[in-house]
Amino acid sequence: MIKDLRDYIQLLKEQNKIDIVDEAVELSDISLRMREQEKRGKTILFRNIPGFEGTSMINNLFADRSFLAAIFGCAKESVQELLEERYSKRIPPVMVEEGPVQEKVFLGEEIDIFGFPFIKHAPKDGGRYNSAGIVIAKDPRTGIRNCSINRMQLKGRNVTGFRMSPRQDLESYYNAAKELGQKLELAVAIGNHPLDLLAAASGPPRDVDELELAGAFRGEAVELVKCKTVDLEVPARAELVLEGYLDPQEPWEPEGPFGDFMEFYVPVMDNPLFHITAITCREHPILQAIHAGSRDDVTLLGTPREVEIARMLKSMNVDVRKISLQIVNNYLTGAVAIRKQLEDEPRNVMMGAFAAFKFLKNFVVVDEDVDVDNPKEILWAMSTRLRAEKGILVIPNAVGFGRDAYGIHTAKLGIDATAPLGHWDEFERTGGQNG
Ligand SMILES: Cc1cc2nc3c(=O)[nH]c(=O)nc-3n(C[C@H](O)[C@H](O)[C@H](O)COP(=O)(O)O)c2cc1C
Ligand SMILES: [Mn+2]
Repeated sequence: MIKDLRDYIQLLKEQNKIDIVDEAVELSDISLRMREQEKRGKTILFRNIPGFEGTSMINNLFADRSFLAAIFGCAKESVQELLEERYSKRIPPVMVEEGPVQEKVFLGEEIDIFGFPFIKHAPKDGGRYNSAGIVIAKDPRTGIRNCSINRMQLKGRNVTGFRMSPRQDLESYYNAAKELGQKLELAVAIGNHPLDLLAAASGPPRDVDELELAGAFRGEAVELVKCKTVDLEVPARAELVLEGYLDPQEPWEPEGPFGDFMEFYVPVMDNPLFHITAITCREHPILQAIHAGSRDDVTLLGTPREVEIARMLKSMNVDVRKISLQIVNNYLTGAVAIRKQLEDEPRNVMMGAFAAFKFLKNFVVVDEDVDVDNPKEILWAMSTRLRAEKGILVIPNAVGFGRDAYGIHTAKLGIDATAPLGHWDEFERTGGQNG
């Protein structure tokens, strides 16, 4: 098993899945180059960014599921099942004395986040952003650790805006710290083992430490080192760490706009500030950026949520064949292929999926002969098997994606596009043109 981002880069080289750029690319041109690269479906590493000598920038770590398959050495069709198997086998991290992530330490006046090649992601963004950090925090009530990915807008040498969506675990930590009159310490690891990112993007129950989940995905314990200025631990083999805190007593300040995963610009809104108390890094760190709404983004967030939905449905004895939250690049619409056992089962399947992933908005249930990754196949199933008078479920007023002034995400739509039970012969496919 690979141990860090550098091992992953080596693996991608061996499999011809990465382009390494040694010619000079200006910081302001990187986002555009990344978008071109996303169309090619390969990772890209920029090693020569004028003004940021010695630091690299990587993008498109997960161009599709085959990149995860490369890590596990399995077929891409097997990734979902493999992660499902590993999900419950959590492995606690272990402490080590030292790690490459602390080869260099910047404190006090030496801290300058602008000195690192964080990019502007979309033309109308309010500034440069960190988009790919694993944010580590401890619950002020229980000490349980949480990992998430949160965008951070560079604002000053040692301060960033910090987007903490409502209804996520970190917000509950922040509110608890506020009640206790405490600051909330954070450590933000950048340039991570790809499976640590996958764990941070997962949504296990709140009492689960996502670093134990990272251990489960890796099949071995994550090594951690103690931070220099906060009471937290970070992956020893990450590339760079921002240590600091949110102060819940402090007023929020405007952050944004930012081109978000739905391909809209999130308008300027008030958000907390992240104060940086130390930057530690490797001698020549590799930063990472993720374009919101890219294949990279949907593979990273969609994959663990598919696994969580599969676990839920299997606990209901549904014969699940495959789940996809990667039909479009925003994981709000998904589909599952099942072997139906009861005529009305698809309704329970929809409810199970909506319960397992609260952002899920539209969910289509199809038979096992439909490819759930292919939007044409899903529309084919709706054209040929949906009985709208009984196959549509609308659940109003449920919790959905939080940023929603117009009520677009507060209702769930379930669609049963399965053939009538017991009439399989009449619905057998000819092997036509849709796939
Ligand atoms: C690239 C990327 C960027 C993200 N940006 C944010 C963000 O700015 N704010 C946020 O609250 N969640 C963001 N998320 C989603 C959370 O990281 C994700 O839902 C995570 O599982 C939340 O952690 P929790 O389950 O421990 O609450 C982002 C996810 C990805 C993959
Ligand atoms: Mn969590």
